[in-house]
Amino acid sequence: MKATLVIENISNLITLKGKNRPRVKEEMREIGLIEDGVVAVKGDKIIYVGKGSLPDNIKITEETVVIDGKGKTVTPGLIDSHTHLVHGGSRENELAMKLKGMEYLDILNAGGGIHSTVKATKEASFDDLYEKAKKSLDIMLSLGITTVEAKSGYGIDDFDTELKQMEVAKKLNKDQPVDIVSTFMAAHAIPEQYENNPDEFVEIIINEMIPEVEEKKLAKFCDVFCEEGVFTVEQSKRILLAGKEHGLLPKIHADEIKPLGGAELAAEVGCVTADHLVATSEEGMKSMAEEKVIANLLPATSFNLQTGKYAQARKMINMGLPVSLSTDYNPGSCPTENIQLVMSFASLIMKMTPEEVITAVTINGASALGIENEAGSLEEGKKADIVVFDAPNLNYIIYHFGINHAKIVIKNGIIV
Ligand code: IZC
Ligand code: ZN
Repeated sequence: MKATLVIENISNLITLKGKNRPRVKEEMREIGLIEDGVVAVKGDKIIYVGKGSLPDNIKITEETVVIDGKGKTVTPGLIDSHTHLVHGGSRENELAMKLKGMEYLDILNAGGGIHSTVKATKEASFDDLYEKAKKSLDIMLSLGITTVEAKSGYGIDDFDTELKQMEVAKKLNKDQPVDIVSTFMAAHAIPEQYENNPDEFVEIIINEMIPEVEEKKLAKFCDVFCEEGVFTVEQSKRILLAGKEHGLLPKIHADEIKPLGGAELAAEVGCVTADHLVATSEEGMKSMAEEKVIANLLPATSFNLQTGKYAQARKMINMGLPVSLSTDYNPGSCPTENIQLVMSFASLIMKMTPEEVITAVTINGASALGIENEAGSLEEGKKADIVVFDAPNLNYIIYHFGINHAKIVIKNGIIV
């Protein structure tokens, strides 16, 4: 067999080889490290992962791209399983309010926050949204992200804007290298006109929007912002169950700011992930562990909200919750695409080990998007999504924080 691309002499090859399912407890520290590793690719698939030299049946020809991995750390492509990628405008105007002590929910309830991005996203053309999101995807790719989740949620009751966001994600998925997994999230804020009757908006999401999203095949997941003053546990439940009936897998923004019981609900309705979990109770964690709901943690958001409160990652891992990590890239609570910074925060602030961190942004991130059979580890038959870090080992990537260590990013077998 002729290889199209080979990375040889890899000082630290992190394969994450193992079961194609979210890893828990000590499994999160078993990263399948190979020193002096080699990876061979044919087309868009991995055909060999091992130690030393290639076996005789895999040939390097004149056409093979050969990369020297000496002094480098090689990992699967990183997976960012929670972003609000497609949106109009930005919210740097909130910085001054934040510095004066105004909190995220205060800004939202005063008609700013998500509502100001809804306005900007409505006003933006398809092309504006496309170009802006494309720019972010280029940054993400340069940082080693090869798959990203993208939520709607800046149209809310304006369904055309919701559809526009998802259509932009769909076109970008076709046009550029990063794989995009789409999530429908009209349940992101209560629109002004439904302030006194939010259940009416819930009915519209359930009866009008969800069936059309299914019919147009515009999303794989359905998500809800379950939070004080946003959607209640009861409303969230109805929306997520309706989504499920229409083939949309449930995800939830749970206990980001107030401990409403979103984690318990995630376990009850069988969410694939519950995200944020900063204020989650021990009961909530226990029920998530029992139902194997993935805890998708977003420490850069905690950092940016300036509350000093972070999800209890250590406790969650010890309790057996599978943990993934994401940027939460959005214009309000987390305006950064930098997943490597998230990885450093997860370790430096939430005390996750570097091994747990890399597991959280590869195989567990893939599981958070239901793509664990195709991506998330370096194994024969999987997609050739690979990052070559200019770093001698994994610890170095986490420790030397705030910069981009990715030197070469390979997506579907091609250097991008
Ligand atoms: O635009 O503020 N938390 N949704 C829930 C967000 C943050 C995004 C935003
Ligand atoms: Zn979010």
